[in-house]
Amino acid sequence: MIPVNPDRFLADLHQLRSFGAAGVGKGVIRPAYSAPDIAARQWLAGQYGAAGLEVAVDPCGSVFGMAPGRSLLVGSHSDSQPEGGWLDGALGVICGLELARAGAEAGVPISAVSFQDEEGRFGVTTGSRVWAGHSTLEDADALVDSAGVSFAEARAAMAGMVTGPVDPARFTGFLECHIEQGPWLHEAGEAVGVVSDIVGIRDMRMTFEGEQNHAGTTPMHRRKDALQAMLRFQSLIAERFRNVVTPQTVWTTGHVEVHPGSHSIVPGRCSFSMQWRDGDADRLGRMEEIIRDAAAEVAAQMGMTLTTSAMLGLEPVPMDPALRGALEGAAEAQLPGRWRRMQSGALHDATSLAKLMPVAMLFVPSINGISHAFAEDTDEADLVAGLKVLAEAVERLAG
Ligand code: HGY
Ligand code: MN
Ligand code: MN
Repeated sequence: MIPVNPDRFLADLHQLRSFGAAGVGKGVIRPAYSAPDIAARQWLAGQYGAAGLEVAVDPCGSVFGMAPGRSLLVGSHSDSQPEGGWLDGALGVICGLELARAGAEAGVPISAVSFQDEEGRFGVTTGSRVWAGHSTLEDADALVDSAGVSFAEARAAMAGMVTGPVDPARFTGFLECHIEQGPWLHEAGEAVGVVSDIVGIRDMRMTFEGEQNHAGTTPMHRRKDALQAMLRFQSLIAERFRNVVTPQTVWTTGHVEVHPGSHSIVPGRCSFSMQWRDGDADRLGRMEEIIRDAAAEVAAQMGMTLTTSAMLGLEPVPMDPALRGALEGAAEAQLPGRWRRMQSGALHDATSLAKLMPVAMLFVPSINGISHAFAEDTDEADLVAGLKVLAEAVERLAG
């Protein structure tokens, strides 16, 4: 077995948590290119160097610790949501660090990575999407966050760390350990999940423009209230999705901007995020049609203009059978009866990399299924169990 060191692994996880610690539970605030994110990446690069790995930082700010020659890549992302948990992404990054370090000690070449902006401050898994060639750096540079900051402006804060492009041909495959971010393993009392496939995603911004007016003197039947247009749109798509979606399909409006946002003004503009996910690419397409048709109908009915941003997306991806088999064999050997094969409803960097190389993922339970929130947590025994299954799977693949 690759001699992973659970105490060192846990100590590094808590050290990473200290970068952007929110002071609420174990929560973190470490969005891409924020000072805590950059400091965490500098610390990680130092850890990779101390482990004897070749350190590289690509133009997006993804940090690699590379073994000599070709090797398996193990990692995830260390940026967080605007309000994030201490384990989302961080678990996989520290698993990668610990495995690369223990691998070097055991003569098993393993490389490690922390991708940048997986949490999509600017897009959808931006750093790994650019690295895997789903998007050019130029296209990514034009993306803006909800405050209007461009990807180009934000990544300039890491320019001093960038060593240059990292060649994906150096890696034979990618393994990512991640918290489930859902309730199923925790509720079943199971220890790990081996991912079968990752759902696909579509994401865009939509804006209704009506007429800003006085909240007291504008009769209800004469308003062009952009917020009311958005609400009517939401109920229309929920109704029309009924015959299209399954219980696993999800759709979310997580960010809404109502302009000008005053108690006494009928909103003239409502801009909002529209994101949907499913394991079937055709269903994602049918949902897109419903979304676009419903928005156009509401705009016409209510005398509004409608604008939509470019749509970002990634297709559903199956995990590589050989890598997944190694994870399943290790899980059965170490945790018989306490693991399951399961779909990932969350998106991960593994989705981006599936275009380039074999990928597979391992889940550990999320307490009460909570994630993308300060309350996100996992029992440390489960974290260590996941590390050990990953280590045995790597060894099986190296064998
Ligand atoms: O949204 C996701 O699925 C990922 O956690 N960024
Ligand atoms: Mn994640
Ligand atoms: Mn996340």
